[in-house]
Amino acid sequence: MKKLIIINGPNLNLLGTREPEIYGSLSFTEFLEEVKRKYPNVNIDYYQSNVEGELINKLQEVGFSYDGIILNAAAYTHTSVAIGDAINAIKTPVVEVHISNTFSREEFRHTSYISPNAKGVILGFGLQSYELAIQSFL
Ligand code: CA2
Repeated sequence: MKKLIIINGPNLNLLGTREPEIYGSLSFTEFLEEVKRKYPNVNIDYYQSNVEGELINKLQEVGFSYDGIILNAAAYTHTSVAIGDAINAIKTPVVEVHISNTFSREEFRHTSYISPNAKGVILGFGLQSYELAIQSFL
């Protein structure tokens, strides 16, 4: 069985509560239950943190044994050299995802410290971006 993990960065624990016009109205836990039901033959773990160092600890923890990491580093995407370095340092391939199309938003969201070290990037398809990332590993 393939072992994947979805790692979400800061504020993504608030999904479904605010800004539904950008991020949708489903909570991530509801979405995850649905996806797990749809892919019963894939082991899908989930981790969310608002703390940069904790995200790095998790990447290092799973980065040598999992088959794939699906990472939405949220705002750290645009700021964190350290998360970019962590992706470079691990063996498991990382697919970067975003719910919104970051290129149709503010200029500061157009840069990513994740993309250069990612296997691929999927963005702009709402929560479906995560499902497409899962499919990319299957
Ligand atoms: O589109 C994405 O997935 C983002 O990674 C989301 C980040 C944003 O900083 C990135 O530029 C693009 C923000 C996540 C904030 O999530 C919220 C969820 C509900 C309510 C408010 C914010």
